[in-house]
Amino acid sequence: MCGIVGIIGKGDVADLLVAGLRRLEYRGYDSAGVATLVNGRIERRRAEGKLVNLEARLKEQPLPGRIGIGHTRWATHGIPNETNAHPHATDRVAVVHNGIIENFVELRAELKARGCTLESETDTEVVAHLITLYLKDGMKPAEATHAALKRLQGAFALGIVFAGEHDLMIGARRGSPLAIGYGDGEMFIGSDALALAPLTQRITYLDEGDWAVITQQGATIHDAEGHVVKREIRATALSGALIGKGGYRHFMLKEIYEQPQVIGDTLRSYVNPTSRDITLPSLPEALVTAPRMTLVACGTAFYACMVAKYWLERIARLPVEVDIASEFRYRAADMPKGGVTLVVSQSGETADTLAALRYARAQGQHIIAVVNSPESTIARESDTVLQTLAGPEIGVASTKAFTTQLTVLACLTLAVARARGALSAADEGRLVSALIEVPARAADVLNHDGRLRDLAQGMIEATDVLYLGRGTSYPIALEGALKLKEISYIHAEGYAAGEMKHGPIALIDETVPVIVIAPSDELFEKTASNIQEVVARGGRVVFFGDAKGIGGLGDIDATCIALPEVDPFVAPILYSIPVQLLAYHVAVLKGTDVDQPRNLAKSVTVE
Ligand code: HGA
Repeated sequence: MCGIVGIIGKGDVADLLVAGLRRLEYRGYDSAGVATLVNGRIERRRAEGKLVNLEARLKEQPLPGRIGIGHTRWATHGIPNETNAHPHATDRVAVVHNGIIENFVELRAELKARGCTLESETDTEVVAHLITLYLKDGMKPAEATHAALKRLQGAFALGIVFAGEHDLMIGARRGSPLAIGYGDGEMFIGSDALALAPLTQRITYLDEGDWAVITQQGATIHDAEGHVVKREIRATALSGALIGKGGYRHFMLKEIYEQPQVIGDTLRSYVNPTSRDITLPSLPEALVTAPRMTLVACGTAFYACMVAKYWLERIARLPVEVDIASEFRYRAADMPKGGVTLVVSQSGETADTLAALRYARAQGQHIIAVVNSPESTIARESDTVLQTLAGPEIGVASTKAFTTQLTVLACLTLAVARARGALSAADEGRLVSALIEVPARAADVLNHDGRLRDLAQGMIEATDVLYLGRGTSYPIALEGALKLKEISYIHAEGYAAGEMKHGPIALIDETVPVIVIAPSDELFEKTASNIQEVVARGGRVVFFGDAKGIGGLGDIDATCIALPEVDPFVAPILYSIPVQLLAYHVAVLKGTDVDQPRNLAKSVTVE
């Protein structure tokens, strides 16, 4: 969330800043802004809403300047208007910020008492004023910044420029990520290496607490205490090419359709095609002996962990605890000696997940990360990295990242089961074969797109939708409800089908569509009974199952989508696809902004 970029360039930088922000817009689109130095003075252009609004503003009022910073905002403090848009500035300092300054109320009071006038409602603005006060006290920019950083509580990545200083930019990091890019007589900062990929491949990731004094010739990095430290310069593998929609109307639809391909790519990196063995890059010894595994994530990735809990407990006979990162990190749970913690995050930058990882590490756990970004902070801080080969996911609502996370977790389950002696060779062979079939079956599922679009038509008037499932279909019900909420803004709830009679059944009438996810598995009959309970109360059932299950339902009033018959092990991967498509079509019919839904952002780098 919130993307920041900064450049000390050879020519005017405003266009390059905007190009960098374009690549960071997945982090937030409440407002955008840039600041440069024009004849030594700080000049800003800012605009509410998406980056196109800032581009239009810059067209009307171009901004020269060879040094500058830019920001795309996901608001935490203060409504998304132009006054609250970054950069925030005084006449001496301009600042862009990703994170939350938690003691901003005290700092604002102190600054006001010292005569400062704050124009925005943000937490960020205090940073600009604090540095300015220290400058007025006679400190040099680096010293003033260090003094200000020490006063801040909370999380931040900051980019700072100073009036009159054409060859000085300061970047700082605590909690939120920040990369420094090295050019040829030019220097850059960015929230991630992707933003800088067209400008440079040479990147340093700041460590926790670091701050860097950057000039055209390079960067001097300091740790939190102010000591000069060396940080590795790495070559990033990220490409500078912009990703297009490839003829699809939305990125989300393109990404849904990419699933057969990217699930296949991910499988190929973990399954040996000849021996059909699962080969993880390194299976930590700890997993063989671990008394328990803890799975932690947020949002859709959390639902992937929920599916994995069912798999690991049943197939690998490994006790699993699963939790939401924002809860787990503050629970102060004792973790068993020799335990393993697995975190899942598409971006690898999710703030709560990263904090949970650090907590688990402090408890002596072996850390495994499932990430889509191998250069992310979570990947860098983990002992074992299992990458999803989803490729860049641009649509804010996660689709292919989720199914590739499930794919990796399925491979991990089989590897752990084998290593713990919990799986016979015959069963392993059967489950690996089922996994290998998934890309082809996923392509079959996509053939239902037209049917799902018709179904969506009947849902656009709904104000509430229920999703039900049992076993591994329960997390898919939760994911289906989340997808619908995220992009169509219809209230939806996912429920364990057996739990429905303990509450949500009261909601059921003919206006509430009930989506039931029920592949033919050992729980099918139980879910079928729950369907009868819904129908008996006049509910409108939409059934996602296979031909056998549809036959088993008998003569009931339900709309049925017949998905391929597959081994129940892989059903959650395949049944994710129709719930994605259904949410997509409802959103398109409702005319919402499918790829950039309101209030959301792709990479959640604040608490
Ligand atoms: N707190 C700042 C920055 C928000 C942010 O980093 N979001 O991800 C603001 O509200 O502007």
